[in-house]
Amino acid sequence: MKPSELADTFTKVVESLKHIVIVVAQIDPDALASAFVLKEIISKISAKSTMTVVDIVFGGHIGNAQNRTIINLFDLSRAMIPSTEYDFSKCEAVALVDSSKMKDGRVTLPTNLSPVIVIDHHRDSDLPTGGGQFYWIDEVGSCSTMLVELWLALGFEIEKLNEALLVMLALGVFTDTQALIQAGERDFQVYQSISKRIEPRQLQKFLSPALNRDYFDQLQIALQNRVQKNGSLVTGLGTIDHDDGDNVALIADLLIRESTVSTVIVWAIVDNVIRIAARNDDVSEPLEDFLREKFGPDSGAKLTSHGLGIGGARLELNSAPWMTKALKYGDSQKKLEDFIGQLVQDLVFND
Ligand SMILES: [Mn+2]
Repeated sequence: MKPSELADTFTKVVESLKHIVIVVAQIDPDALASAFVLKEIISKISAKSTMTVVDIVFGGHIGNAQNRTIINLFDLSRAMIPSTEYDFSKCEAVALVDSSKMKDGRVTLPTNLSPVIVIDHHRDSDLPTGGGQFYWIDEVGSCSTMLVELWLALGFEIEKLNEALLVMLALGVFTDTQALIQAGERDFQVYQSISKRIEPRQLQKFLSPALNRDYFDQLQIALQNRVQKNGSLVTGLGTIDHDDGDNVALIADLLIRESTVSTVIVWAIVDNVIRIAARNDDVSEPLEDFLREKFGPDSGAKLTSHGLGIGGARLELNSAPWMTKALKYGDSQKKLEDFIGQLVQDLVFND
């Protein structure tokens, strides 16, 4: 789309809205930046007419130390609602950023709500096309790139983005393009225009965030418990605290880097739920399909622009049909964990 076309279509869609919810299927720096810049854009446009209410909801988990650092430092948590706690009936429209799938295991959207705004750089959309909407799916390195392009197309200046948004956008482009290695012309242009307006040291604390002691203890357990068959690696952390929940994803991020591993499944029991983090760098097997087949509908994944599948699943311990069987073993937590470890291995290793 040409900038003028982008601006016109977008403005038309926004002007008619009273209450929209921006849905982030899975939090990462790119998705966070995109959601908060989109909110800013909608608020700026609607201020002239309707004063649209804009909510941001998210699916999945915060994910890792980097996401948590961004959320804490910029105090974003009050402005983001977990999708499971959000009352979708009060809004009339949905916007999707950094994802273009309606059927995503991590966020269940009411069927009567179809997205009116979709901005994404992934190629796995399942959206129907229709009139009166703003669907923009483009092959660039990051969704943040597109949000900055939209910002400029609407006639706003880069200087008008506040510092938090600038830092978030820079991180969005930087992380989604693998430190700019996968960046295209448009990503570079956007990165340059925003990064010269922020302190380089500002980015540093996000790029190598502090890791807590529990992370290393759990990493040790993960390394001890790992079982590998061909390229698939499965490991479990046992039962961990709610506050350590993100370590499941963090450890999966590390293990996928091993050269003989192409799929990683890390599980842990967190708050009576089996939380599963999955990573896959073998593009021939879509991670989403794999997770759905193995762990059911409460799974989801996305493919990053550099070919890494990132996803997860959750299995409620209380409602699982096999739980009665598990409980026979489960007079001790250790036995339950052993059972789950075996179950996850069976699911992953057997067809
Ligand atoms: Mn992205």
